[in-house]
Amino acid sequence: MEQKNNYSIIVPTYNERLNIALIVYLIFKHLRDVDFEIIVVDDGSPDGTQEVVKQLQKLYGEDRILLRPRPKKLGLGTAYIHGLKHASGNFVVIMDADLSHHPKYLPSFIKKQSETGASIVTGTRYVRGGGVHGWNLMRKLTSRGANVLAQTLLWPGVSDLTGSFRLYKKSVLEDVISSCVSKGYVFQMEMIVRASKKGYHIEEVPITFVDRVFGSSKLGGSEIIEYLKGLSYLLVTT
Ligand SMILES: Nc1nc2c(ncn2[C@@H]2O[C@H](COP(=O)(O)OP(=O)(O)O)[C@@H](O)[C@H]2O)c(=O)[nH]1
Ligand SMILES: *[C@@H]1O[C@H](CO)[C@@H](O)[C@H](O)[C@H]1NC(C)=O
Ligand SMILES: [Mg+2]
Repeated sequence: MEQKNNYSIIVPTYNERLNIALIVYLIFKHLRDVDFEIIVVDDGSPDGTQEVVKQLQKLYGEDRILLRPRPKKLGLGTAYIHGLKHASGNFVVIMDADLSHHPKYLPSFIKKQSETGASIVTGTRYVRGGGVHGWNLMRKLTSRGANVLAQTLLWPGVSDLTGSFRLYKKSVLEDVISSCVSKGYVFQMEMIVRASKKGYHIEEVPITFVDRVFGSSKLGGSEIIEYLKGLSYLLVTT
């Protein structure tokens, strides 16, 4: 008998005490009739995120909410790799904990995958029905500009390169992630560009990205410089 599809949802957290319960609640609310587990990869958040996750485990069960912590903040790319090692589903979803990636979109990712047989379904802000909410004009222009630049140079056939709300066949994620080296925003771009160059079937679904309400962003600093460095690197290596 063919295996029924099931899903491991990897949620990396750093200081997400105020968001994690809500995101878990919303995932359960929107994914009825689907077999899934949520894997929280918390990097020793000082705000007590893990205590909240343990409470959630009591409520939903340790088989549904897996806490796979690491001792300290080691970055997002390796957090996904760590979570992936513990994933038992044949599909993996990667999403942020801060509600910028709303769980209400999960059914559309699953539906798109099953209709098309795609290896990757990626959420996009840059098609009809998608967008961003809560960003000022400067941030919108920067993000849009970065995306257009990368589109032009890399030609990946995907409209949103830096978004990180995605569904992968587990084997495909394992393959693509092992060939990626960059960090931060560039990591998401590298993942999708490499996947595209490897010839994987990628589909998109529109999402609206909402800026976080609780807590603060962990990515910052010289993002634009890092982005341009990453872009040049991808240009010469893919
Ligand atoms: N485990 C882990 N999670 C992280 C780390 N950095 C950020 N995160 C989480 O990754 C997600 C995206 O980070 P965020 O700060 O919201 O980035 P932004 O949305 O691009 O500003 C959130 O769920 C964070 O809690 C890290 O070093 N380790
Ligand atoms: C998915 O199904 C496999 C095979 O039945 C099982 O071993 C695994 O625990 C399931 N994982 C999830 C997340 O449902
Ligand atoms: Mg965020």
